[in-house]
Order: sequence, then structure tokens, then C-alpha cells
Amino acid sequence: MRKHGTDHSSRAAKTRRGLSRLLRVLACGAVGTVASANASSTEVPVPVLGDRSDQWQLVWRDEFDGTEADLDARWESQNGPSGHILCSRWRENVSVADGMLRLTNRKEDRGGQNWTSGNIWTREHFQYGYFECRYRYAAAPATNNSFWIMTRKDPSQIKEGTDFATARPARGAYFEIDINEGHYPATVNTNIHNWSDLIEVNGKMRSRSDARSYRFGMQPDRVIQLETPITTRKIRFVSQHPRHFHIREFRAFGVKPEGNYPDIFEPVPSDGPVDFLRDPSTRVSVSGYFSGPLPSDVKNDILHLNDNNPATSWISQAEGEKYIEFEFAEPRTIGCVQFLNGWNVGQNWGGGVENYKVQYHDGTDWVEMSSFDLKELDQDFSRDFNVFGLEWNETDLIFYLNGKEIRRAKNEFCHSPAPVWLSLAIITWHGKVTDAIDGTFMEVDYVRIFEPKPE
Ligand SMILES: [Ca+2]
Ligand SMILES: [Ca+2]
Repeated sequence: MRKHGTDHSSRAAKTRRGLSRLLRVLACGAVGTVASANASSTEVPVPVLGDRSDQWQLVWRDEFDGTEADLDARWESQNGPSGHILCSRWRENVSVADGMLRLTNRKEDRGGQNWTSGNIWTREHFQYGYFECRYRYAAAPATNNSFWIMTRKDPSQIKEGTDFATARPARGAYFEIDINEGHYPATVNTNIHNWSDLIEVNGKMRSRSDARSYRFGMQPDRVIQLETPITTRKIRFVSQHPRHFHIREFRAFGVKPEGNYPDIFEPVPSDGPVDFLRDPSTRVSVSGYFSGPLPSDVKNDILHLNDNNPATSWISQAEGEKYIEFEFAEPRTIGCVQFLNGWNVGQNWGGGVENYKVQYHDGTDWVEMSSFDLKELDQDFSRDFNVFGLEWNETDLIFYLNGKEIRRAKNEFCHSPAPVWLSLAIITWHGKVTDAIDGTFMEVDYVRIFEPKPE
């Protein structure tokens, strides 16, 4: 398991020393200046970083309080289809008004696809700093609400005789850092992709990637649908829930490119995908069993974890750490993990697990796939704005939600200038695509970029 240190002050000071000489903001093309700020915003903002906010100074901002022409001066727009998502994306789906940028989903045939949306990126390129965006999500499942940084491979700069797909910048690799690929209602997905050292997964060349998903809000059904599949021999569920709880079904499926995994509230149909956890060669172990009295018609059995019957459950012990571990006889490539927890009371569900982590074993360590903590209850990221942040420096990538660190990773290859992207997409890897998506929008209040203040 990855552990985070606790001594924030000394770590921050060390990071800043390493950073101060290295930040570069490169003006690419004639548009924009490094320290430009909208004239109408007289107050110079500080980042949402609590007591660390005074360590940074603003270098670039867009508050989206200008005109459409101002937008075009600083941002480029995709105008065309995209193979990996269900929408083509156009300038017409992007608008500014009343200090807000909107990327809007529309159900319309264009560019050979059945939906349209918006996708823009800065004309300027940036390297290192603290990147922050305040926005809210389109209010529908199957939408991807993204604030991210990605290098653009310039064909004119690729050395002759090198393969475009595996080309490299001067240092590190071509990369993508997804500060957040937000999913309605309240999931934050972070990802770090390497676009130089591609690997083959199921016959397709994919980037090496390192994804973490954070889900806020309480619900009985938990679906962890992976944009990039993982291959592993072991997965586990770990919880510090203060009481006993029920897990009614736990499933792990291979990759379904259409994203149409079975409904966890229902048994998997006989022609459905293979659940690796139901394979007789899969070994299952649990932390314990509830020892208190149970109604006469309720049985507590480890086999209930995947008997394809959501009505039956394994009931954990009441005390201490709870876990379920699945070990496969051979490595499995997993595209989706899902589980059902709690119990049904009329139309409502109760007894939900207040916190958990789902992890896979990479051969050396347990690596987190998804986590949840009840303390963040009642979250709707399409109703409320949230601030998503990334500190990107020579050695680390540190992800923030409203100034709170949610993830820290080593920066192994992100060492070249890149634009900042704002993208909305309609996708197959988060819930069902329905007409409810038509007219929904991702709304962005601002993008701000900071560098460390000189010592
Ligand atoms: Ca069951
Ligand atoms: Ca604004």
C-alpha cells in the first residue's frame, strides 16, 4: 500500500526548494503573455491550498469573463470526431457568458457520431506549477468532465525514422495527467498516462497508465469501471467500518469494450460476461464473520459473496479491520469491479459501508483502484462547484480536491511543456448513455496557474 508522509511543512519546504529554479511557462505562438490576467478582475487570486496558498504566485488565469473572441485568442477548439468516445466535438458546443465557460452536450448527428460536445486547450504551453480549475459536472451519467494536461506530439518535431506512436520529447515521455475526469454525481478520477511507451492490451496499443478513482456519496451499488484495464492475480476490499456490514455480491469482469456490464442489483444473465470471482479456482478469504444473532432465514456464508444472488450476503465481523481477498489461479485482466452492500428497507438502502478501499496487487504492492469515505456524504458535483488542483513539479504529482490532498504520485516522465485542456465527452465506461445527456453541460468558473514564490 502506498503511504503518505505526515510532515507536510518540511515536505512542502523541500518541494519548493526543488521547484523554484525549474518552473517554466512557455509562450507558444504569439497569443497571450505569461502574466496576463483579465482586466476586469482586479483582485489577484491565491490558490485554494489552505495555509500553503501564500507560497504561490499567479502566472496565468482565465476567469471566462471576456467575449467569445477573447476565448478564441487563448484557447483552441477541437472541430471533429474522436474514435474513443461517442461524440464529435466542436467550437459551437463551447460558449462564454456571465463569467462562465460552458461545454454543452447535444444529441445530434455530426462528424459521423450521434452526439456532440466541446473540447478546448490553451494555446500556451506550461511546465510545472500549481494548476487549479473550479467547475461543475454535466448532470448525467456517461459523461466525462475533464480538467487535464497533455503534451501534443508535433509531427514536425519527430525525428526522421522514429515511429510517431512511440516518439519521445527531449526528456521523459509524452504524457497526459488527468487532474480530474469527473463522473456524475460525485466521482473524481485521476490518471497519469505515458504516451511514448505504449503497451498492447487485448490487441490494442494503449498508454501505460496509473489511475485512481475517488467516489463521494453513499450508495448500495458500487461500480468501478476501469478506463484502462489492469492485470493482476489478487484483488481485495478493505474497510474500517465501525460495525458489521453485509456484502451481497462482489464481481470482477474482463474487458467489455462497450462498457455494458451487468447490473449489480440483478443476477448475471447466463449469456453475460464471465465473473472471475466465480471461477472455482479463485481463492476467497475474509477477515471474519458476524457472531451476533441473525434472523432464522438469514445465513452468513463466504460463498454468498458471489453466488450470483444479490439477496444473500457475507456479513463481516463487528470489530477491527474488515477485508475480502480474492486470489486468481492465474493473472486476470479486469475491466470492471462491482459490489453491492447494505440491506434493502422498502425503497431505501441502509447499513452501507462507511468507508472502503478496493485494491489490486501489482506483484509487489497493493495498489488502490477506488476508495470511499462517508465523511464526504451528499455530494453532487453537477449541483456544486468544486476546485480541482494539481501540483506538478520535478519529482511529484500531487492531486487536490478543494485544497485537500487526495493523491500523491512520483513524477517519472512528465517533464515537457503542455497545454491545459478542458473537455466534456460522452463515454462508454461510466453508466448508461441516455437522452438525459442532451443539453447537459460542464460549467467552468476559472482556470488559474501558479508558480512557487521566490524564497
Ligand atoms: Ca450473494
Ligand atoms: Ca469566472
